Amino acid sequence: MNQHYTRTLVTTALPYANGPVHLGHLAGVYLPADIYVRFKRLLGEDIIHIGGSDEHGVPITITADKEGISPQDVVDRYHRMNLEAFTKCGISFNCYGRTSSELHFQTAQEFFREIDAKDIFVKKKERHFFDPETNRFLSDRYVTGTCPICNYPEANGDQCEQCGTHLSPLELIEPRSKLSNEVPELRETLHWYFPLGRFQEKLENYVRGHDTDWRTNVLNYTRTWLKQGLNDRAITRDLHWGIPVPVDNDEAMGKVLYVWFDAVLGYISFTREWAEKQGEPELWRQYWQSPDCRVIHFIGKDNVVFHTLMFPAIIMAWNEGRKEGVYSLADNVPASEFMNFEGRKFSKSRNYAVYLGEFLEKFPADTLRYSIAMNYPENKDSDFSWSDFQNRTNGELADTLGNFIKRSVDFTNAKFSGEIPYACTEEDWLSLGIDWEDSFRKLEKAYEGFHFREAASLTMQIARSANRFLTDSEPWKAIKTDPDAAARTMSLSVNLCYTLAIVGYPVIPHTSNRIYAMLGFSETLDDALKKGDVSWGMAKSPQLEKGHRLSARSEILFRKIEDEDIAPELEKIEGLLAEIEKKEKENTGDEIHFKPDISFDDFLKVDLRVATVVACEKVKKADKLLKLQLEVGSENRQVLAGIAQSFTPDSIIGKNVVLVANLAERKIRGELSQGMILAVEGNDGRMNLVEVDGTGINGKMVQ
Ligand code: B3M
Ligand code: ZN
Repeated sequence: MNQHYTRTLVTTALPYANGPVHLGHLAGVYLPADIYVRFKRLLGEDIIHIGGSDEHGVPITITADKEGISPQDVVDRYHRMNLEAFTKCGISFNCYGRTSSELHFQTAQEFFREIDAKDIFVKKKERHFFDPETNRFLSDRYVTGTCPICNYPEANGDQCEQCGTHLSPLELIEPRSKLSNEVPELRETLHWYFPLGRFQEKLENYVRGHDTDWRTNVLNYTRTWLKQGLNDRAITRDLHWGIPVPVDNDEAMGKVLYVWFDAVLGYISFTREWAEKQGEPELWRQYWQSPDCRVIHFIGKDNVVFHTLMFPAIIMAWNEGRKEGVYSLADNVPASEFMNFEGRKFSKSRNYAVYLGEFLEKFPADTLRYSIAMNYPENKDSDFSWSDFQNRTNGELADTLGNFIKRSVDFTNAKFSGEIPYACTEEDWLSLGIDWEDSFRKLEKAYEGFHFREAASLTMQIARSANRFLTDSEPWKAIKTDPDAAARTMSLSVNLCYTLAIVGYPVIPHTSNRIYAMLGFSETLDDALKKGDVSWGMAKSPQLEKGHRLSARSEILFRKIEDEDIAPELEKIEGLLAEIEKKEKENTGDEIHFKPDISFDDFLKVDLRVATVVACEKVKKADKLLKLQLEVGSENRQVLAGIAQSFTPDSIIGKNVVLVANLAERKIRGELSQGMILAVEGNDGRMNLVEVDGTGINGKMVQ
C-alpha cells in the first residue's frame, strides 16, 4: 500500500435485488466492510462506503417470470427490503444506490461508448438458442437439458446444479426452452466482446504489484485465470431487462449490457450519486480519479476475478490514451471465504438460509454483529451456529461487557452520586494490568490488515480485563473500609467504560452509543464522532475527569438468550435439514426410483470395458473436469469426467476403471470425450470411481 493515501473509498459487492440478503452475505462482505469503515472514521480519516443493489441480470427476470410480476416489481421489493435490513444492522453506507437509476444508466453507457469509440470491443456473430414460441433469444439460464457430465436431466444452460459443472447451453443434451418447454433453435446473433487478452500484460503487472498485500485466495483465483490466458468475454446479451447497448443502429436492437459489465460500474455511479447528494457533484472524482484515494472492494470469493481482472480491464480500457479523467484501480480486494450455517452451505435455492431482516426481528443487531465478527471467514470457511451465538451473547457480551458497564455505572451512581469521584492519573491507568500500547498496536494492525476476528477478540479481551479489575478490586467492600480506594476503582472503571465504547464501536456501534449515553453525554457517539469530539486515540487514556456526571439511568445492554429463544430456530433448521435429506434420499438413497425395464438385448448393446488410467490432467476453466487418457487393450481413449473435485489428477493414474466404450463421441469444453467412466456420487457429494481389482484384465469386457 502506498502510504500517501489521504482518502479511502470502500465498496461492497452489490447484492442482486432478487432475494433477501442472508447471514452469509453479511459475514463475508457487509459487516467486515462496515467494521473497517467505522474504525477508519474513528481515526478521523476521510472514508466513504458505497454499495447498492444489482438490479439487472437473468436471476431477476427469472424470479419475475416465476412469480408472474415484472422485473421492476422484483427489484423494488428487494431493494427496499435489503436496504432496511442493512440499516437495522448498522451497516453505515454513505450511499446505497440502484443500478436501475438514471445516473447509473448514463455512467454505464458512457463507459461503453468510450471503449467502443476506441475500437477496443470485438463484435462477433454467433449462434444462440432462440425460442420461436416466445420469439426470444434464450440466455444461458433460460435453457435447460441433460448434463453431459453427470446426466442430470434438469441442468441449467450455465451450470449443472447436480455436479456443479459450468456449462454452455450448447453442451446440454436435449436442450429445452424454460419459457415454452419447446426445443429451441439456433439463430445467428451479434454480440460485443471485451477482449480481456488485450490487457493481459497490464493486468499481470497490476496483480504482481499486489503479490504481498492481497490475500492468498484472491491471488490464487486471479493467477489461475492469468495463467490460462485471458479470452474475449461477451458483454452484451439479447434480453429485455437491462441497460440498452448504446449504439445507434439496428445491430444493437433488443440488446442490453451484460449484467457484470454494468454492475461493477455501479460503484462509480453510486459515488457520483453520493456526491450529488452532498451538493458537490464533482466530489466523486476525488475518490475515483485521484492518486490520493485508496480504493478497496469487499466481496465474497465467488466474485474475485470480476474485481481483480474484469473491472480493472474495463478501467484500463477507459484510461487508455487519456490524460484527464483517469480512474484508479483497487488497491485491495479483501475477498472472504464463505460462512456456513450449522455446518452446511447457505443455499438460496434450497431455502437453507437465515435472512438478515428476519433475524433482526428477533435478536438485536449487535449480538449478531459480534458473533459474526468472531466467525469472520477470513481465510477459510467458517460456521455460524445458534449455540455459538447464544454462548457468545450470554458469556461474552452479557456477562463480561454488559455486566461490567452496568456495575460500573450503577455503583458510581449509587455511592458517588453519579459523579466521577477521583482524577485518574496515567500511572493508575498503567497499573490496570492491561498493556495499553501493545493492545492498541495489535488492534490497529488487525483492523488495517482486515483481520476482523482478531480485532473483535482483542476488544473483548479489554472488556475481560476491565471486568476482572472491577471484580478483584471489590469496591463494594472497600467503600466501607477504604472509600478512597473505592473512589479510585470506580473512576478507573468508568473511564474503562469510555474506552470500551470507543474500541467497541466498529463491531458493536449500537452498544457503544448506549454506553456513551450512560456515561452522561447528551449527543450520540455517532454525532460526537462526526464533529470530531471523540476519536480512536482518546480511548488510549482516561478522558473523564473528576466531577464528570454520568446519566442517572443505566440499562441492561444485553438480554441473555435463553434456550427457549433459540428453540424455534433449532426446530426450523431440523425441519429444513430433514427436507434436504429427504430430497437427497429421493435422489440416491432408500427409496430408489428405478428406470423403466430394458431388454437383455438392450443391455448387451452397452460395451463396458476395463480401462487403465495412464495419464490425467485438469481441464482449463472447468473446475469439475478431469481429462483422462485411458488404455483399453491396444486402444487409447480420451475421456472427460466430472470428478476433479474428488480426485487430484495424479491420484487416479494406474487405476482400473469401467469404461462405457461404445458411447458416441462428443465434445465437452472443446475437448473430445470418447466414452464415459462409471462413478457413484456419495451423499457427501464426493465421487467414487467404480474400480476393478485384478491383473490381466485391461481391455476385458465387464459383464
Ligand atoms: N450481484 C453477484 C452476487 O451477488 C453480483 C455482485 C455484483 S458486484 C458488482 O454475488
Ligand atoms: Zn451434471
